[in-house]
Amino acid sequence: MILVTGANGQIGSVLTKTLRGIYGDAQVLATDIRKPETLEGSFEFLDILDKKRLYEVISQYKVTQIYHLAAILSATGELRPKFAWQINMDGLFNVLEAAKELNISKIFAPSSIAVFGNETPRQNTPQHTILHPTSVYGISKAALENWCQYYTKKYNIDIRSLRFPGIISHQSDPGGGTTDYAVDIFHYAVKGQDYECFLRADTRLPMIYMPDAIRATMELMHAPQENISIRTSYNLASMSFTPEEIYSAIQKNIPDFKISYKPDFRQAIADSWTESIDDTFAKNDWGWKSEFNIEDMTLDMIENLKKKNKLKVDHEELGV
Ligand code: AKB
Repeated sequence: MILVTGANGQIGSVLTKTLRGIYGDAQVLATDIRKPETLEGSFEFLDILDKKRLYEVISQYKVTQIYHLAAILSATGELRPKFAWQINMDGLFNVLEAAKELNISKIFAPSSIAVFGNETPRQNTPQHTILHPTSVYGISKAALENWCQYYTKKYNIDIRSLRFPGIISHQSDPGGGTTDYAVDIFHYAVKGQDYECFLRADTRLPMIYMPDAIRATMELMHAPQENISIRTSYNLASMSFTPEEIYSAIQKNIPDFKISYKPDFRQAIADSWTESIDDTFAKNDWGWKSEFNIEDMTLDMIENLKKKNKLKVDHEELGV
């Protein structure tokens, strides 16, 4: 049985569906502190800080693998530093200790481009580089990477990780991240509303479209053990763009769309991250290759959000 923590989140909801498609509904248990909108497969309420409950669920469902996605993102982390540290670190420790004590053989625990900081090379950021993150979230992810490597080497648990760029998706919304603007902007554009961006027009950040992020996760998790040379977390690259560039890409399809800029505290977080990523290790070790560029992603996002909005309106008209 595979356990997913944070299964209701941006990545969790899409990944849970993918895992169920691969392994079957009966083999994937979704857990979260919030109930999913549509309850399709097995679900248990689980606060990742509740170690006793985590152990109970693992034993009850005979869990052998964990996809540990429950975490607080960068912007919320700056507003609630202690809380973010507690969820991101104690939550991770509960999972790692459970793996050690209850014979979990494999774990996926994502990291982020937030591990980079002002001293990190900004272009084509190498795999092995200076990690002096400035955000609480970034500090917690840098610690996660080292703890994952430690538990892999010391306790022989097969733990794998990716440094996710900002993830863009139509199926699920992010929450509390610095790269969330790149999802919000599509929702406004498709609804015919103007968008006020909380980052400067020229803030270039690494991003990835959800189908690529999910495929990267599955390719990493299915790669032979002997190919995995990075036990902290793999650099992962797809596309990089600025708010102005994504605005232009959307405007080509929705000509009336307007953007304005009002940078807030999230600008400092974004400025401390890097602009583009060197993912040679992911390419060489498990054959990573991204598929979506900014144009493909923009078309797909707009098409899917339009369908979603139409379905919502149809349901409202039918009163369902
Ligand atoms: C965030 O913005 O906090 C996340 C991330 C880059 O990890 N999307």
